[in-house]
Amino acid sequence: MSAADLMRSGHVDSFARDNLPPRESWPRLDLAAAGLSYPERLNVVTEFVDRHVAEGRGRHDAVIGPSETWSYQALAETVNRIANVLTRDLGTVPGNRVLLRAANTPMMVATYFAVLKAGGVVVATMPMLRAGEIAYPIRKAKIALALCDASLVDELMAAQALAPELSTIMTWGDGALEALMGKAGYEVFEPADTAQDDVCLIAFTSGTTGEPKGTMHFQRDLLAICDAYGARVLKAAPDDRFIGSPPLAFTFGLGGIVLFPLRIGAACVLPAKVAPPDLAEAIERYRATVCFTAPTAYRAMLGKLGERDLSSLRICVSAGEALPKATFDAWQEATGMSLMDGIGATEMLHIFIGAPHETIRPGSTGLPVPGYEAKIVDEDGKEVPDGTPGRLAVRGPTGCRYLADPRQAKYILDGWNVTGDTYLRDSDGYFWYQARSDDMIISAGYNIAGPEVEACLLTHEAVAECGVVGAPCPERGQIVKAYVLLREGFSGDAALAKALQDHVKASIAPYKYPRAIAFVTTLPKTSTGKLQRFALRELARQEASAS
Ligand code: 3UK
Repeated sequence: MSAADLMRSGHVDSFARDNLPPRESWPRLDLAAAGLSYPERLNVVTEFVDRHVAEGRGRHDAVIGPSETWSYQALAETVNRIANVLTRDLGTVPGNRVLLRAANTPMMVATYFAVLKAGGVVVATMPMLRAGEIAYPIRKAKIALALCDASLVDELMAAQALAPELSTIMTWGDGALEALMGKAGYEVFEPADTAQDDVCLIAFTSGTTGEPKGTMHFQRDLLAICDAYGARVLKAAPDDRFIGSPPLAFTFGLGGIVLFPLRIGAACVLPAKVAPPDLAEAIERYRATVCFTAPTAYRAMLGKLGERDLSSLRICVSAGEALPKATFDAWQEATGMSLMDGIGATEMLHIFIGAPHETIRPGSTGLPVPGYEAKIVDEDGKEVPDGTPGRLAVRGPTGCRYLADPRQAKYILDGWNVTGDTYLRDSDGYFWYQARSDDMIISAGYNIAGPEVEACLLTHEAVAECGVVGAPCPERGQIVKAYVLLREGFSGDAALAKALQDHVKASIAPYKYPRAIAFVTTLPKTSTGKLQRFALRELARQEASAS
């Protein structure tokens, strides 16, 4: 296929389109096969915001923050005012990338939609990123303008010194953006006439190894995740109130906290703090009904159930990392609710395997989201029989398109997205997570999935969190080594190490037991909250060479 297959772009600045991967290295994207169709000209803000006002839902809550609640009408007007500032005062034209830096706040949501409405391309950054980490996307995506919460501007200014591409920083919270937003006539804004396949979002991966990759997503992709996963698996309703912890710069948070609710006219709750104890408190305070967070946060909230009333919750989605069956069971026992596991990826925009409540199988990630297909392949890309672990390959309406990155060729195999995860499919079609493919431990010829050992350790009362990796060993190649963070009241001594080893041997195949156990007080995490197994592997390597 040639560039002519792309629809007529609404972009004036063609950077994003010019830097899409060559068409032959795209995944297959088949909307018709997924049962989805969108108009050729599409600006998604019409769907997420303005349509609700036009259809009479303008007074319904859209965004609920710590000190303000915006109806759809109020959100629409705020978005219009910012979009006017972008185009009339800051010179933004369709296709320009705009960097956003803020915590999950109502203004973050409004600036996000304002950039989209003006036809811009959003590059959102995590609040905790430091100057060097912010400079990278600025340079890679050639970003000239940033909108930033004034309380987070220092690090952005330090990034600007490293990335001279960034010429303008506009802040809010200090009155700068607000002063421009107040201008007469700014309350209405005509959406930019973008094509459904114009890029509107470049999401950078957290870069567990190597440099972060910019994943490019189209206008229509933002709707596709809502109309596939949202409508067919999640099945929330307009009176739901969504809440969660992932930052909006992480597409897990973008979809789960903002896009899914706004697609159906529901409300999103954005509390000031979302660490697990605060999240539990906010769920109670706002009577939130749908929660998106990581397995670790559900485990941490389990400890708060005595103090907090979480009975408003009716849908709890877990993603980002494997959900151990022990966590599923403990949550169900304590709340009566089934956690909905789902695997997503920045490259795929959101969740592509999961199961609706009725068909959940504890311990399994679930079934391909209707509209997506998934299979397990071997090293050569050949499908393996059910029950055999192999590489997960998926395709559907969304997929991987890296911004100018040779690693595109590694992620795509014959039009399928290869996520880097080892999975197996059972004879009923359910997908069972084994490990990140590069996290498989090979010890004395056995293939051992670190997460399986972690899941087992987590069923022991002493274990709060853990990470299991391969440590170099002259005899066995690698041995299984567990880094364990204990619950309060337990002490990490030889007797407990032995008890944990025995626990594993008694629960799963004994050759998987951790021959080495180290008790730690923290575990290394990425900015999206994932365990950094490569950092533990490096630690294990150092410890092995020191001993
Ligand atoms: C891992 C899981 C087992 C897996 C994400 C939901 O996590 C997201 O995106 P990332 O790009 O990471 C992708 C990788 O994370 N993973 C995610 N979910 C699960 N492993 N079980 C799971 N349920 O290795 C995957 O390849 O940071 C998750 C929605 C949007 C996202 N971007």
